[in-house]
Amino acid sequence: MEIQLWRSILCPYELAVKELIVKFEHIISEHRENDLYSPIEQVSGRVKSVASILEKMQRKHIPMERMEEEVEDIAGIRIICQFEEDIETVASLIQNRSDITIKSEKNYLKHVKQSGYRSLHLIIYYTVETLNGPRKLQAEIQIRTMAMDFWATIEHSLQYKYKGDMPPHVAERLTNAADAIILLDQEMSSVRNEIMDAQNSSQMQSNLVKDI
Ligand code: 0O2
Repeated sequence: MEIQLWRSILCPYELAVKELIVKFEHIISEHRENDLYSPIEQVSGRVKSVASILEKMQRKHIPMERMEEEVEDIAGIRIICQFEEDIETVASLIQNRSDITIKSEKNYLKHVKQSGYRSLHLIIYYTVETLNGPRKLQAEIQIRTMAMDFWATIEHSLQYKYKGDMPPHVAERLTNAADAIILLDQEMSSVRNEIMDAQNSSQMQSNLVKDI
């Protein structure tokens, strides 16, 4: 397919990613303005590369005419939280929005992937306005803690390096690291209230300074 055609297919997804990032970043600032702890720490997003779309279509035998329906993560948003408890809070925030409809959920917190991967994935519908009118698109929102993200980033790089043929000693180290991440998240949750109090009071102080 021509580059120009790919550009026109992916253009509305670029808009969706940009808009969603702005909206989630606004949730962070609204919390901070109101001296509230934000369940969202950080947001990022990307449009899937053409090579990655083609690889997925080939692997899952998806015909071109079904691409936009079946490749659900052309637009991808990643939301990072401090604590595991925040993940459900963020999912509820998303569920209650009028501009987002949840199509499905993949809960890799309850059903940890064999690799050790943990995260909550929501497939959503989101409408963007284009020159040709409104377009209802799908996007994947991945919600995970900072610790889960650390693990997933390293594991993703290693998967890329070894191209699906990871040496057993490396895979074993990653499994051990995944267990350590579960413990770390549990430990951090147990001190969550203290950390949240500290953050609220430092946020209030910086807002006070801004007001002076
Ligand atoms: P990209 O474009 O590099 O971000 P698939 O896993 O793609 O065969 P499915 O069911 O659509 O099929 O995907 P899933 O499992 O819901 O989510 C896919 C995305 O989740 C991946 O994107 C990763 O970002 C993340 N993910 C899923 N499993 C793992 C894992 O074991 N390790 C890591 N590090 N990340 C994982 P892609 O495919 O990498 O696409």
